[in-house]
Amino acid sequence: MISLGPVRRLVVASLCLLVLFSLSVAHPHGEALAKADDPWLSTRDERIAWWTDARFGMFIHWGLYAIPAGEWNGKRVPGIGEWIMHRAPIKPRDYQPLAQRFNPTKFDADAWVRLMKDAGCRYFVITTKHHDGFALFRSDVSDYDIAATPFGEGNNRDIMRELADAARRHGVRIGWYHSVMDWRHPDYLPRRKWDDRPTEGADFDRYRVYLHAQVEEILNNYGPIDIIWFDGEWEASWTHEHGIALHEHCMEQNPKLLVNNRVDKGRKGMQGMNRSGQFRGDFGTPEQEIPETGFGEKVYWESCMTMNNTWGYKKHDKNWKSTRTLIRNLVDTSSKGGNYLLNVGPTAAGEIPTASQERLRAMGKWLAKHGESIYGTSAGPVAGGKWGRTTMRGRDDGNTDIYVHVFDWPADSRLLVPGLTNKVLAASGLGEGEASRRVAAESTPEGLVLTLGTEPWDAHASVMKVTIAGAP
Ligand code: JFZ
Repeated sequence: MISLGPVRRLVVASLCLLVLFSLSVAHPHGEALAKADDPWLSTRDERIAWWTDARFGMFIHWGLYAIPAGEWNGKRVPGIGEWIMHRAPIKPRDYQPLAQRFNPTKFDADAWVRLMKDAGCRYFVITTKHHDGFALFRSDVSDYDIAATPFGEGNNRDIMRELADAARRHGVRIGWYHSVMDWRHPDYLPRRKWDDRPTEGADFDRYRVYLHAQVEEILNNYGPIDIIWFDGEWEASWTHEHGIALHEHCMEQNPKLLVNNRVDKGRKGMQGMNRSGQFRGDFGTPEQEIPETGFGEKVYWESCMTMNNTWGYKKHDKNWKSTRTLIRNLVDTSSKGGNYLLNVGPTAAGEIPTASQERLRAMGKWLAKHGESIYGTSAGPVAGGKWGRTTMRGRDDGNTDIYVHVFDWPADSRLLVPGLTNKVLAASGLGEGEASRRVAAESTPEGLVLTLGTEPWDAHASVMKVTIAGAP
């Protein structure tokens, strides 16, 4: 230890305080700054509590793009399936007739929601309208909607209605994805460079009226909705002021609503968190990536990811992630205090691909045994490593349950969780039968040392529950 005189000590202490203070002011997520005049920040912890407990949601990208399914004029179109209109490219007048072919006769909202339950998903987010502009709900302000398809014509069928009803029957929370960017609406600007429609008379403010009207429909016509998940906010026509106005509009419909940060202009690319400043939205949205570390308490985020390489269905994309990877991604996000929003892309017939269903059910099986280490936990006390990840939960008696998820089983059966030095009160394996007898745990100056059996008892991630004295 370096010994400091009393004056020096005071100087060092004040410097530390100054650094801490400036860190809290220039917080990378703008919390401290936003508090001043964002009325929704003060109620966010309450509104978002169920969501952080939930940890795992299902993302659903479904729309007209499921019909071409990655092929146009007999040719495979590279890139993500729901972008086919842009990637092929397909002019609005050629794309729009897909609506007359949208007839998902196999669509069964109850089966989809039962799959969510089987998977252990506590909420879902589905595209009500993607960048192609087509509404999967019945809209009074547009003819480019489900009512204009064979599926919805002459009856009252409505994808959002059926899903919302099924979700409520099964106690799953409801999220609507809605794209700000709209490649079809004549008033949306800027136009795609392959779009040859004249821009004279196009009026972005009129588009905003339309956008607000459709948002009002999806937030009002199906009972209370839990999440609205905006996207396509990055074009220059969408401004910070537009974001604030849209956010206010949403909160007027339902003051308990959660809104992602893509409503506003704060997001930094695929990394998904806000740059510093004042931006609306309750949580950050990393896309196709899990951040290296979490962002501390009260900075909320959700990593959205595909199971193969596309969001919207593509018939030739068979590049599925393994169940093990998906489970470990869920563990990884939980260990850093984030949520995992895992995507499925249903077919034009209305079915969730078998490969997705199999993986989801396997995840659900794992969660049925290990859910205690995921749901309602917070970020682990120590950084993970090749060996695995931790999550934790405070106990009523003031002690803490630590969940150690082992990814890389130690050859000598001895696992060190570095840095965790609290006294150990109890240790057992999560799961069935014998597992619970195979764990011994002790605290050492280097950290928590677990003595495990010779083999993992779960093929994806074995979990040890260790109760430590006090807070980590
Ligand atoms: C967006 C959509 O474009 C995509 O189709 C999908 O819905 C996904 C969940 O969200 O994808 C993005 C969003 C932002 C960037 C790139 C892709 N970006 O900022 O680079």
